[in-house]
Amino acid sequence: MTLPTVPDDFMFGTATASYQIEGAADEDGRCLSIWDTFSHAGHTVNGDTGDVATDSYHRYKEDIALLKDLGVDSYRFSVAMPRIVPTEGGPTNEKGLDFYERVVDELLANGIKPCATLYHWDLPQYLGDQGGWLNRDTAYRVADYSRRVAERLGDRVDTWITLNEPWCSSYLSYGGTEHAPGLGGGPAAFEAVHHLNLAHGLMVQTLRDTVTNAAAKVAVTLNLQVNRGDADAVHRTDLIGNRVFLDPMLRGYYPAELFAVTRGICDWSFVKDGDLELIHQPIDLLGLNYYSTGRVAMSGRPQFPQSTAASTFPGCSDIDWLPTDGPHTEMGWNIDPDGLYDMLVRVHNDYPEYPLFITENGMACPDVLVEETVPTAGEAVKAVHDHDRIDYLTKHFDAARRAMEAGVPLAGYFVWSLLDNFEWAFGYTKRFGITYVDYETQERTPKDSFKWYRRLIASRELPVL
Ligand code: GCO
Repeated sequence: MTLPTVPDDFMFGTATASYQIEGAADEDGRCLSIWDTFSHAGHTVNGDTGDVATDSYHRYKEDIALLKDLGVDSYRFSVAMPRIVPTEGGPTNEKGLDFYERVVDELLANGIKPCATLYHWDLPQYLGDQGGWLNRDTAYRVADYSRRVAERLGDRVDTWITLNEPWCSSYLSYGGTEHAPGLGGGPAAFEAVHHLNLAHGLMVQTLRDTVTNAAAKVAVTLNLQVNRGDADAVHRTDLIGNRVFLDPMLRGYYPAELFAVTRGICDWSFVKDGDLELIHQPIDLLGLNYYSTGRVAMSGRPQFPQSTAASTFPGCSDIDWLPTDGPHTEMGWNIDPDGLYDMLVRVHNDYPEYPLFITENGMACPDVLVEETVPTAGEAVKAVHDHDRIDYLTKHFDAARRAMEAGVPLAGYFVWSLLDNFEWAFGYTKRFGITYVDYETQERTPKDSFKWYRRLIASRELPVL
């Protein structure tokens, strides 16, 4: 493949998620989600919540005007189940669907392809009350909700993403305490993993049955562990963090070794006959989120007996997480563009029949809004000179280009995020946007990275470093 110019159908985009941007938490019939409960219980920095967020429920036209100005091919947003099925087993809340229909139609009117994620973590609290993802029935309820969305929007959405980062909505949420519901159940997280996998399969089936746009694509978004260091430790985290999703979804099995290394803490009896056939549904694209790499080593502690204590990575209690080499972002995550290259090449080598797309990549920076006078115009303008973010994105787009040259079929690249927004447990303290949001006034100011990305999209050329 001759690069840097990308194919005509390559999708440049940006991504957001409902709870992180919408606000309007109690409007038009929305019910509580597990993230409302978690954030209101004080589990986030400063007690921040998504009650208002970037107010995109009301400002979606302004946001889409930004996308138009940016020149993206596609916009990845998520649909909030609490707006669509606010009561258990109850009727569809048409007002909720009306909102997403307005968003989709506004995107299409501006020549932007809608890419809709169906589950980006805001599970209705009534499902949380029944165990959330520890309850098998949740998979069926989420598939039923997906059908309701696809019935209304299935003629217009370009790309459907079933789940966003099931690693986070299982391990961080049920194994550890970082994300809602913060159960801290250690190995209980494996049950959540399986039910999320099941939900994915059921959602793909539902979408295939319901969507009428013959050109629509169905995908899932995973955040894979890209770890460096001791080979045994890397192998184990790959098994428990990556292949636990990739193999059932793309191959129809759980690796036998997974059962061996989780011996004593999980018997996997929640995997029922027929589940793996359900999970293994054909998808058109595999979405990957990438930010950084980790460094791991075997600790010298014995693997067995394993701990059943709260832990984000059950089955890895004999693994140490070591400090990574800098530089690091504002999140403390290391900057390692080669990790993106390595991940893309590895996934392509192991699962070669799936086109890939990067559904998130970006950087949190300590952005400062400045007011300055432009000599030519003579008037004061607001700006954010986020050169570190431009540098980060340049290096990662370059890594993606190298992967494409090495033969990886990469269909698109979505920058996280269009806007600064609610960064989960970190609340509003971390800014990932290419657009600055003043949370007092909700004023949006495109950062220098926005202008940089606009030029890149217009040229359709990836950087060559
Ligand atoms: C995730 C989510 C996003 C985050 C982003 C930055 O990866 O955690 O998909 O919602 O905001 O990744 O952490």
